[in-house]
Amino acid sequence: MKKAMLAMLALALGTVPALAQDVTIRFGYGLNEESTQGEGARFLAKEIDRLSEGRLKMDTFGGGTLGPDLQMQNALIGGAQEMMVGSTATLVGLIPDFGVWDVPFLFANEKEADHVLDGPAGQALLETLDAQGLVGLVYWENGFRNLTNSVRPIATAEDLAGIKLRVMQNPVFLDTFAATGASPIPLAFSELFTALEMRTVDGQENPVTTIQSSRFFEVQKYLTITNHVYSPWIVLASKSWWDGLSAADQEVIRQAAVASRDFEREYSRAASSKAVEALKAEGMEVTVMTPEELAKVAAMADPVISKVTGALSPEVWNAVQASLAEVRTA
Ligand code: TF8
Repeated sequence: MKKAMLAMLALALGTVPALAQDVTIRFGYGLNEESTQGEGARFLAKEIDRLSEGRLKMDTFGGGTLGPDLQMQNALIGGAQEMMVGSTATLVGLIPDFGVWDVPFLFANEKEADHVLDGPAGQALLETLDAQGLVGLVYWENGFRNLTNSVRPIATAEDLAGIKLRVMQNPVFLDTFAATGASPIPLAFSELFTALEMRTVDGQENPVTTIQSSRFFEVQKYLTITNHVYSPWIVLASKSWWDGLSAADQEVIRQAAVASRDFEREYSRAASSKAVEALKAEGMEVTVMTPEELAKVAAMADPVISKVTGALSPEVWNAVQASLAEVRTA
């Protein structure tokens, strides 16, 4: 009785938050806090706070403290976690069409990636997540992937032979690198540093920004610039949680996500342009694979690429091709 009266009084005075207020969002990511993921996450948290005037609060958890990408994905689907950013590559088990972003040499530059990812092709793929219990908000940039290893400088396609290479947990990466003669080993990112350190694997491939922030230079001597595939990241929300939000809160998060996308890409590109020099300064030996050698790698991977693209939904592949044609003639 007393309690109820107090509550009514507080409500009348406006001192008690209304029902839809004070939402706390747990946002997880796999890289450490110094990474471009960390920068993007902090930006997103601030933007959500600003746009919601403090009504929505986002706590960020870096370094895989909420689990590796696959585990977080499942937590989102089950409603045990609200949001995350991670690789699109780990979504392939759920929605095979996401494998389109893992097709080697799909994009020639960032402009092509932005155009296709933010255009109808990329957006249509985001919408397919709804049926799987996820909401796909925006794509961030991980970047063009390059190769590191601790065995030898890799300058030619043949140099890949026998290198035990950690790849993402995804059949496209596995098959592509198997076709080049390397020995691909799928492993969660969270286990990668130790695997490199213990020499369970010889090498890995990731954008230079990620190689730098994850301090792979401490355990990898050789860096080869290959830019063999562009990896986007994807900002995801739990659908069961999202559906319980007001339309206004959903709109705030959508707007903040778009702002974070633009910020993170710009940040990533600035960081990327300085990363190779920084990695050299840390003692890495850098080799740039020539276009001729890259063409040989692409030729080795060609049967895999045909198999992968052939298995995609034709609408997805055609939409990507149409969008690419658009940006290439623009
Ligand atoms: C990889 C990816 C990672 C992402 C990240 C942890 O190699 O490039 O950067 O999975 O979200 O696993």
